[in-house]
Amino acid sequence: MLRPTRGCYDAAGSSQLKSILNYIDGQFVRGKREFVDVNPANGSVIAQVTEADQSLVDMAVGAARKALRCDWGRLGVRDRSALLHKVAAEIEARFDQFVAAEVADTGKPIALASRLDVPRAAANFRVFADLIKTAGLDSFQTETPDGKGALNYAVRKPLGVVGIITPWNLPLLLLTWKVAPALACGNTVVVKPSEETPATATLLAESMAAAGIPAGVYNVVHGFGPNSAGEFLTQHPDVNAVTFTGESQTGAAIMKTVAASVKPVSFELGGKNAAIVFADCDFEEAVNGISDAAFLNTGQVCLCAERVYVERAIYDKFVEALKRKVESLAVGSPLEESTDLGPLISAQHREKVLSYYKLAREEGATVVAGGGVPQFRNELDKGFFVQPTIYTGLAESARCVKEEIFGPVCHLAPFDTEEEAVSMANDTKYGLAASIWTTNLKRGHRIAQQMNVGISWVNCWFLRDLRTPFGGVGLSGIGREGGMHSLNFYSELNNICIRL
Ligand code: NAD
Ligand code: 6OD
Repeated sequence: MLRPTRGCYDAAGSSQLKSILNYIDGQFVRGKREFVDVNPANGSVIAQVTEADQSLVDMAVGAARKALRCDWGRLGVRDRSALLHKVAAEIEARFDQFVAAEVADTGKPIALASRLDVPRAAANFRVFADLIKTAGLDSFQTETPDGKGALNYAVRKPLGVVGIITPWNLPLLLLTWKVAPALACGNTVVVKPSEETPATATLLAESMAAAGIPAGVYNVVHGFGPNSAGEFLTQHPDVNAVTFTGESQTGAAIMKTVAASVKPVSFELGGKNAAIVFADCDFEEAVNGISDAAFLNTGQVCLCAERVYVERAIYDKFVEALKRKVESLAVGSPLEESTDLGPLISAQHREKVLSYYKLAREEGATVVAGGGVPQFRNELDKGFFVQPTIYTGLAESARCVKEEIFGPVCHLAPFDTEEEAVSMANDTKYGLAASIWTTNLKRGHRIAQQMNVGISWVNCWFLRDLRTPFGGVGLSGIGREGGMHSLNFYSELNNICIRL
């Protein structure tokens, strides 16, 4: 039996989450075990999170299946679209609450959550609410050997219950990026947000209910990966498809789990992205652009540039300018409007990033900026901060140049020719993103087309029309989402052929 409670946050409706609950069939539900949600800026406990065991995951999947057969499954596209617009409006109406919850969970600067994470969550719903209304499908009239003909046309049907598993770096943005198209296509979902950042997925449940999304359409289960809610969800026989964002290794583990039941998967995984800066770039724009690309969200964006190749003619000047820029970045409290970098997500992740800082020195790097832990002499010293860091001098074969660090760190190396730059940039098992900085647009196109990645930017970074494809090559993922690519992943297409 479900044991409903009054809501996912305290009765005063403040953004101070005390208890974060699962959301199943339109009700907030406690589990038997709890884990803590920690504020990475000062190590304090924000909330107790209730973990979903196998039986709660079963209930969530059951509720999602029931909703598919009943209320949600019977809605037409126009009504679904209208409801998704209402969800966007509900997110906007609770903007400050979403921002506060995201900042407390992730430690990201309030300015960033307000500019990027929460507006993008609303935009994700609006884009797919609009797109589903106009999304056409293939139709061909074909001549047959007997001179008559046949008409082929495809219809879109939901996949069913979609399991959605997301990471901690852009929690609400990445969750809604998958929830919105899945619902637009008529599916129901069970989401498992990262154990590090459970708050905004749970708040979203309140927005869903307020918007009038029927019970069982959006369900949230909390917990970890192996032997917890993540694995229970991916191995569930009644889950029809799994969409995942996270580490490449985790993607590989999930792939094994889903292989037994041959579920469709969409994987957005890790990256070790390159930036190529040509001598003819707009110098200031490139310095600022690389600073964003390497350090935004404390380097915890899968698209961040951890490898920066700079044409030799401007290399020394560029290293010096980026050093000055990085040393001017404000590292500190996420609640200050002027903060550029907050902490890393957890003590464990800080250990990992610091182990790479140490390894870089052992591998022969020159530390141009940072390389350690900042001191604040206040409660922030209990947080999980590191200094934004620039290295030079590593061999291309060094582990720090090959492995994803996922922190505020980049390595700069010079190049002499276009061919050399392209070859170094492509020398990776990952293939998520690249950025190219040049005022020669012909060259921009030429290099962008040679990058073995899912997205190449010229003179910009992390900019994209949401209707265009997003995904990675190699260890960076399987499949593409975005626009029609999302709609096609979250649908079964039934091709109908009529003899005329
Ligand atoms: P992670 O892989 O450790 O965890 C992601 C999610 O998977 C979490 O919810 C976790 O609980 C769950 N999980 C872990 N093991 C599981 C298992 N065996 N079965 C089912 N679920 C499991 O990733 P993270 O540390 O949260 O996020 C950082 C990583 O995500 C980085 O590698 C980053 O590059 C990547 N990422 C990629 C993209 C992209 O779009 N390509 C976007 C954001 C983050
Ligand atoms: O912009 C997006 O839609 C997207 N999926 C971004 C991923 C960022 C990774 O951290």
